[in-house]
Amino acid sequence: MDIDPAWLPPAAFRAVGGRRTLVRGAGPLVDTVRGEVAAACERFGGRMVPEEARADLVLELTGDTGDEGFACVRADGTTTVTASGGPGLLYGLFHVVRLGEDAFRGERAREEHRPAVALRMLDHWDNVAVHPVMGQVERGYAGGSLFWSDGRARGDLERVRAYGRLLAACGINAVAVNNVNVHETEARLLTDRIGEVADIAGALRPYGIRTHLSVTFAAPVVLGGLPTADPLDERVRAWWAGATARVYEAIGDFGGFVVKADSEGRPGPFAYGRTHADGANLLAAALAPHGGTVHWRAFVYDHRQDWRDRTTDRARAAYDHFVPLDGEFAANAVLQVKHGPMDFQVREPVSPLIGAMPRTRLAVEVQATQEYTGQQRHVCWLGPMWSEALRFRPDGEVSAGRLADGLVAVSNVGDDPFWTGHPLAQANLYTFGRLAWDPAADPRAVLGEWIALTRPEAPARLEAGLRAVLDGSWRTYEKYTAPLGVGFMVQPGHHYGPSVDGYEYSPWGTYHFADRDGVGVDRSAATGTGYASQYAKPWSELYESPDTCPDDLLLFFHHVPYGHVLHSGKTVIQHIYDTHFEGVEEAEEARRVWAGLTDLVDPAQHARVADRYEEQVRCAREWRDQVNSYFLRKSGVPDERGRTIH
Ligand code: GCV
Repeated sequence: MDIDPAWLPPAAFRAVGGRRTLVRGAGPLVDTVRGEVAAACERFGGRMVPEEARADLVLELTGDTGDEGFACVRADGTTTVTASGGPGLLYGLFHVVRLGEDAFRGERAREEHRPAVALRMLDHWDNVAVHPVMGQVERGYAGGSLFWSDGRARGDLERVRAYGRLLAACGINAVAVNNVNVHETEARLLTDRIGEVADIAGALRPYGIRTHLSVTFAAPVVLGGLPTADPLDERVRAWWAGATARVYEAIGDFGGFVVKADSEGRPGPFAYGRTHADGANLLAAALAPHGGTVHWRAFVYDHRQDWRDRTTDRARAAYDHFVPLDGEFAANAVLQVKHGPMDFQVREPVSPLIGAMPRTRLAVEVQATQEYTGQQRHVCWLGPMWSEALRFRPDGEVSAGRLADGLVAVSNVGDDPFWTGHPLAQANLYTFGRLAWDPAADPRAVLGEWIALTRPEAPARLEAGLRAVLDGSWRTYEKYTAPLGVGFMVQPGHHYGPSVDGYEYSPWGTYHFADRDGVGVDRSAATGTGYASQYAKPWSELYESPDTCPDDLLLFFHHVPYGHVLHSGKTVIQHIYDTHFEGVEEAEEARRVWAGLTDLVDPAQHARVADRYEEQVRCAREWRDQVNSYFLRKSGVPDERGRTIH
């Protein structure tokens, strides 16, 4: 099967490939750089030149620090990239590729580039064996797994290599290769099946990507035959130390472990009366001698709560569990926190845990796989959503201070010929990488980069069309789904399509509390669950009152009457009607724009997207009609514009 070049089509290398290039230095990543330049030269007529020859482009490694930064300057007709580490040189090459012909025009003042965030990671929720409910990839919408097929590693690593190359080109440097829900077969990747992981690591290494593994906290019991997994038990500590040492024998640059513990039924330290810090530090101690890191997920909440119990609020859970542990985590333990307090809904506030643990290393997790945002059947470019979250500052400042040590996305990639099921979902993956490199970047500029790289020869009409269908697609999706931050009106289990009361009487803790008078969850400190007070000022004050709470999040923080007037001047009920009609119209318009691009897009790709637009429009209408009918029936308030509501 042909591998879709995604944002690295041969033509993206035209400018580099037509030049005389000198690559200076040695090492595995320099070899990768040489290989890239040589392939481009072969295609576009340039050549690799020796030391004494005149060069248009010099790519020079000046040390062996492993550093990821690079500098770029152009003077006297030569563009020079210098880096003190192999990764930096590779990123420098891709920088020149992005610049294209601009890299070789006039003079360029020296610019230094380095990633703002050290750890830029993709987590795959891939199962090795097909899971009876979740399949090969949990929440995967792009076919099977890149790494595993039906119980074993895929023999052919060509796609894994191509994946590593794409990831390096957008700045990602770490991948976790298996699901955080570690089932029986997957548990053994840590021990007797580590060779399969080593092969994957070998394919990703030339692109500066370190491989990580999700492990089960119960491993000493299920794999080691011990009677306990108690983190303070010496036998358990010795078992983890030994198992981890053997991992490093197989993979010298192994990145570390990802752990989902005491979360949605996974084993964890609670069973032994221990804390999450005890649990994380156990694995951190095993990894420390080898330079590895444990990513301990903070997605811990009661998924067996009683919907009648109004005092338990899932949104509070991560903060309540983890803030008391601030300062107790080891230096090589990173707490991995979902960007919102719930679970990747189309609109959530930023988790109050971010910023509340100054003495703990933190990674923020987003979801590129579109579990709640259209499952790669709908176009939903998440750049603006992630950018809003990454620019959020707990103290109310904009873009100042430390947000996180790592950024992690749940990958949206599978063995699909277009990588991501929906070809346009590639833009999410690219955007994530670039925002992880620079969280302050303008996502729309990143979208422009993605378009320019993916379709280097795109006429203006194609560029404008792609922008038109992608740019506002997150807001469009938000408009026709759950309103004003309330979230979770999806069909239970698979989470696709509308079901307003789908989770309303369930144990998962995700409710909207709609009745005949109003809708929303009171999370204020004064009369609600107190969640709003988990934020520092000014956010705690802003969210506390419906008068100051941003419209977008009103129903997340407050239960209000349908006649409540938003800052926009509309009532809540009219907003619900209007946005649902608009959302469908916008999806229909995007379908029309795409249809007009037939002559400019590869036919297979055009057809795939066109098909998915049919489904998106169908599904958007279903959302509109169910949500609007539900609220008309509950409230009895007619649409002031008299449109048909069923
Ligand atoms: C991998 C949500 C998803 C689960 C996922 C979980 C998590 O609940 O629906 O599929 O499990 O998040 O992030 O651990």
